[in-house]
Amino acid sequence: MVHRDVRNPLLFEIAWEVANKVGGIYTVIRSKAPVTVHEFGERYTLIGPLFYKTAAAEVEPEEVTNPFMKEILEEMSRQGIRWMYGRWLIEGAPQVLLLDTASISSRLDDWKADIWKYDHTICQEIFKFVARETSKAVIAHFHEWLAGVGIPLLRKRHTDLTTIFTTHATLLGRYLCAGSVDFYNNIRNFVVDEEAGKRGIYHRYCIERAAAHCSDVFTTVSQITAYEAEHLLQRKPDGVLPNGLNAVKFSAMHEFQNLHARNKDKIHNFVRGHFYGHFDFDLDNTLYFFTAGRYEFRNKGVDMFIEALARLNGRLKACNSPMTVVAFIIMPAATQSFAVEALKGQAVTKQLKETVKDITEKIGQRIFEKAARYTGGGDIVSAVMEQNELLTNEDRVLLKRRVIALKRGGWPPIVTHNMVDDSADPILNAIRNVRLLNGPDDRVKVIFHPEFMSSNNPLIGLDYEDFVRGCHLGVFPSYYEPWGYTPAECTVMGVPSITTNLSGFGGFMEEILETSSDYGIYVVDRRMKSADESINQLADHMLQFCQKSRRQRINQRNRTERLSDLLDWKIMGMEYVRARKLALHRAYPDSFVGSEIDNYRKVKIPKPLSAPGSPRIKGSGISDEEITEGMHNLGFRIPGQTDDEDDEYPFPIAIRRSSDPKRD
Ligand code: G6P
Ligand code: 1S3
Repeated sequence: MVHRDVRNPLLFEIAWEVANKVGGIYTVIRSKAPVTVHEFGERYTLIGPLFYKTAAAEVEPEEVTNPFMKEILEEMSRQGIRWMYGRWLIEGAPQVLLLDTASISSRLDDWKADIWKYDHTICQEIFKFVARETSKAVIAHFHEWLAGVGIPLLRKRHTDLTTIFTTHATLLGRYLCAGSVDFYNNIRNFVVDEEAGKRGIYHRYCIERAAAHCSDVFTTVSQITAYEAEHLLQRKPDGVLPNGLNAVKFSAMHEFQNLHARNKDKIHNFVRGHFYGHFDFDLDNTLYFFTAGRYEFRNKGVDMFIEALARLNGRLKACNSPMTVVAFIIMPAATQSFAVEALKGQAVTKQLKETVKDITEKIGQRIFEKAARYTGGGDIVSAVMEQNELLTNEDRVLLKRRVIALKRGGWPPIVTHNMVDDSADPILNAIRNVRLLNGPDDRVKVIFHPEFMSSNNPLIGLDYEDFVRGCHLGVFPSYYEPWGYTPAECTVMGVPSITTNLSGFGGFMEEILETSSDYGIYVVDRRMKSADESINQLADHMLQFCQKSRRQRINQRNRTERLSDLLDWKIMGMEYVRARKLALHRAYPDSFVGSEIDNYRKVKIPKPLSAPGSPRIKGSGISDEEITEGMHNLGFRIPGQTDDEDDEYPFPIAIRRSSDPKRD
């Protein structure tokens, strides 16, 4: 029997979204790469599919240096299997192996019994690798069912390695939620095989379940998805690997606040144009709310957002609030073109702005001329101003023409594009139903932008990140959201957001923060409340936000931004470290005799120091020292601590205790 070194293992991470931008898993793997490279260096290799169109931009080919890998890849080439090996062109530059599935098609018949060509190839490659490399332990970490099919195959062959399977959502969960099923209340009662069969996904469902059951360590991305997996895949996950981000740290603390102000100005420009002719609200008292993501009306909670906006509209009117809310919905849908009205609005306001600029310059010039030629006698100001010559007739006519061009018949449009199916669009219909039609009396205006943001866009002209920075509040009242990057991204940019306790992110924040709303993370209860109550809670949060002063908003943004360290992979990645350790323990228990898997006590992050005092510590059972230590562990600056950044990790953040399992 070979004895493998478990202290310096090799790590393969396998996913369909390695160097292949499809969705959220790409973000996970890409953004996590720097910390994994930091830990494993050349012992880390990512494996994904080879698509020639995108691979050239994603990967820099490189000689294979590992002799075992080289041998295997050469053998593959002889068999006609095409691959690309090199460095993924991302931060950390991890080693990456991409496999061309098309080049395997001709051999598919031979392998049918082994199901999937891509995974079969990966499985073969790993199998051969561990047969050659016998000095080190090997960890193979698979993401999602599509890659996970390799796990039962490796298990069937008794391959000497340890496997981790992470599911980022369950197939059946996604399908059930896409319908109008009362998912969470029935989750214990679904006859899973039957439900998968009815939806035509039985084969895929079986692969996912087999991967979950055959892996040494099974994980998901959040507690809520762990609960879902326990019932639908019928294995309780060993742990949760939450998604992190790479938080950008500016050298000046207030820089993100400046960015907010600069980008908000750009949104102001768009709003002036969009509401031309009805631009009767004060931008200084206007707040920008937004929701964004894949167009999943119910799952992303857009239904709830629109209903809550209607209630907010009523409440703002009822209390005579001076505030106006402009709520953006950014979700790509099928469109034909930009709406003429939307383009016209930008054009006419741009013309007005240019005309005013020209006239102002001319006036300046005239004042200068007068003043320069002033030879005394009388008051200089009167001499310049009283001539009534500053604004010529020509200027007056031009200005009048520009202002007349701002007149419009109808109210400002809801949607910025011509929709392919306007009358059947769920978002538009919901907006029509609640009669949020951008009328002059409405305190809540709505803009549906059915395309992702881009700086090349002629309307708003901002990339998504800049747009988010310019907004005041992100609203993501999701029903089905295993993690949900959107509110997490808001947080690292210092933008407060609303999420729900049905989203992985919301649940995570509630678990680690004593009072998440103080940090600008509002969590709507969609678990224990009826839909109507949740909508009211959402409307209440939005109303409270509208009642904040500018000073309070600025303070809240500072606190929100402070959480970004916590969401950084330097901390979030610790759960991956722990999962790998557990996997090694399970596969090679004899190598760990006497050593325990870390078991940390969870410490909640207390109320922010800058928030008004409250009796939060009293009776919490946690001592000041523990809080201080918890904050320190999470990278928070403690009063009295120096400004020096501590770049070291690991930091413990959560508890999970798993007894060492038996290996079959
Ligand atoms: C940032 C800027 C301030 C500006 C403020 C506006 O904090 O640094 O100069 O006054 O944003 O905040 P508001 O919430 O009103 O957009
Ligand atoms: C899934 O992608 P989605 O947007 O289909 O995985 C993401 C990464 O773990 C996660 O953030 C998201 O909630 C899931 O739904």
